[in-house]
Amino acid sequence: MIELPFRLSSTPMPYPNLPQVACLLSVTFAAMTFIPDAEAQPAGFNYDEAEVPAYTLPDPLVDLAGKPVTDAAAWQHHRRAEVLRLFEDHVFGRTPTADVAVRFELLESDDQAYDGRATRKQVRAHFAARGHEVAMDILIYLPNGVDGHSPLFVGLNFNGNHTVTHDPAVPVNQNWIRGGDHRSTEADRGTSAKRWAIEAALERGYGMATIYCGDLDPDFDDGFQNGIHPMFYRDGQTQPDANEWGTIGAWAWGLSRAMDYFENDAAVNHEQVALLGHSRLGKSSLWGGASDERFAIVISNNSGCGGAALARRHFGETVERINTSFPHWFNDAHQAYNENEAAMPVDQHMLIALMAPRPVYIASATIDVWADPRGEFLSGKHAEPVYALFGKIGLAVDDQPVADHPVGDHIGYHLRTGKHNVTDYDWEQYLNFADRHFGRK
Ligand code: GTR
Repeated sequence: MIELPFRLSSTPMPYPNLPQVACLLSVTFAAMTFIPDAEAQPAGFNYDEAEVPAYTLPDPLVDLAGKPVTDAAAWQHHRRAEVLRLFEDHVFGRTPTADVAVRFELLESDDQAYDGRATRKQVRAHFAARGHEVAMDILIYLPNGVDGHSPLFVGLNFNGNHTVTHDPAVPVNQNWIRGGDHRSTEADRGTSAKRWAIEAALERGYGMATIYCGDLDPDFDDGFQNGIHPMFYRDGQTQPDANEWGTIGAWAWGLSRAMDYFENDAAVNHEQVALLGHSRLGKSSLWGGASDERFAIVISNNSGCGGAALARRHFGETVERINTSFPHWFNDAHQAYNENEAAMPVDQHMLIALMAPRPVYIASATIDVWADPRGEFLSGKHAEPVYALFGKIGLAVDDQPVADHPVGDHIGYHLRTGKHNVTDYDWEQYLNFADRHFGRK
């Protein structure tokens, strides 16, 4: 058992009132044909490229004092912290300071998983603070028969670790789940297995790890009485302050604790951990990768609004809609930008830029118009100047590629034919991208 008691803190960083740092970034539009899909296209929102308003993006390379940021050191030691703080204060919320005891317990390990091709480990992270205890279970498969320690993909899942695999050794999660009577049963085993290319990853020498997001914070708006938030309340505090974290912040915090574990497991190459997430969990992988630079690659699968998609485009899901449907995902301060995106001191290209110089991958799907595929591509495009400071090439193309043509150097991108989902095709691109950046090919 590994014990890691440590103090988690966030240091307040003052910054001046926002100066006018916006610059006009020109965008070119390629005509795209979308196949109508009622489910993917709630009525009353804009799906017409011609109706995208003219917009001005904040420039990642002009600091809050109005000074240009002209080299990698200035980005890394000064501007990056400003941008991170802007996302904390205006979007995802600050992680409060608290003394949280963290203890990892190896629940079980078996080197005969997947017919002897993998070693399965189930590790429970115990968190305790201020009379609250929360447990987070990390399910890990590592390939057998490889020398040394394995690179790893890690991501949160929507419905419990038992849903990502048919492996009967993974217990049915007992926590609240979305849908039905909010309890999972044996019948749910493997129901998300198609979204997790565990065997393909193992085959290529990668481990795979996953955590149920609801272990950290159940995905409903309860005023933050459950999950990890109460561990962080000051005396008398009963919910996060307006600039403090919501659910996505809590999920990202959990991913960082998983990384603490990986750093202490010799079978994992903790310098080659790729963080991946789909949809709301793709927003969380971006925020997790922005706030924790130990993740070597960050992957956003169909993350859309609040994830990779530019908010100012007003295409598909809007800030107001997401703040209304899911008020608990972001901080309360984010509500100020409902139908008011232009006032945001950031847009999502700056979230992508926070990954620099690490490789980042953005994936869209043709029918997933709610997530604004073009807006997802453009946030990668407008993050390129930050990568350029490090001498890194981003997407390496000017225009959004046609469907099923992956592009990109340090910013990977593809538009998959099909729906809002994670498919074997997506995984194949992520494995190729990781191979390339981890020097495996
Ligand atoms: C939708 C939401 C999206 C996306 C998606 C998901 O309802 O509007 O932003 O996060 O849920 O996570 O599946």
